[in-house]
Amino acid sequence: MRIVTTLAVLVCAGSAGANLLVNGDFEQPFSVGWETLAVNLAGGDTFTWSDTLGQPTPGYAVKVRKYLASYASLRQTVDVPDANLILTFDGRLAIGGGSSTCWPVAALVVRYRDAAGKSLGNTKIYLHDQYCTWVPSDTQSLIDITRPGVWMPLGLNVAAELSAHLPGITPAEVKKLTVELYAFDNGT
Ligand SMILES: [Ca+2]
Repeated sequence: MRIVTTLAVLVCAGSAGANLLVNGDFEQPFSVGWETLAVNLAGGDTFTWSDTLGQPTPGYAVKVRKYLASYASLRQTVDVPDANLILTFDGRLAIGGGSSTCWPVAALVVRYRDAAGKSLGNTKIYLHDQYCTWVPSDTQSLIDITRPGVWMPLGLNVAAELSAHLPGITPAEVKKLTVELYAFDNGT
């Protein structure tokens, strides 16, 4: 049960068009702008910064990998002026193995937060495993990526996403956004 999540270029643009993320293109080592977090109940984690990950654009990208439980995360939280945000990135999601007691998920998670940083809900752009028990709710939206192991352009219109899939979140309360590369495994 292993997971690989990779990401090349990540842009979170507000209505003014400026990129709100620091080092979203990963042309500097991910220690610039990004935080790593791993919980290893079993197995290990790797965070890789490389220009040879097969990314569609020249330059550097990152790879987050977790083997067995529980997760490895590369994340950044930024202040946002409002929910009129467009998130675009190249991503490649891959998982391996999977059983009812040990299932992996690779995801790009967007967490919506209020001004104090409290989580209001999230959107998970993810590669589904057949055993995965995640379910959508009025504060959690799941977007299933059905092409494993392939680099592809991905994106999220935050205002449209909140309106269409997250009725439990008041858009005006969203003042911070966490963007997270998330490699998860529920079991050992
Ligand atoms: Ca790059």
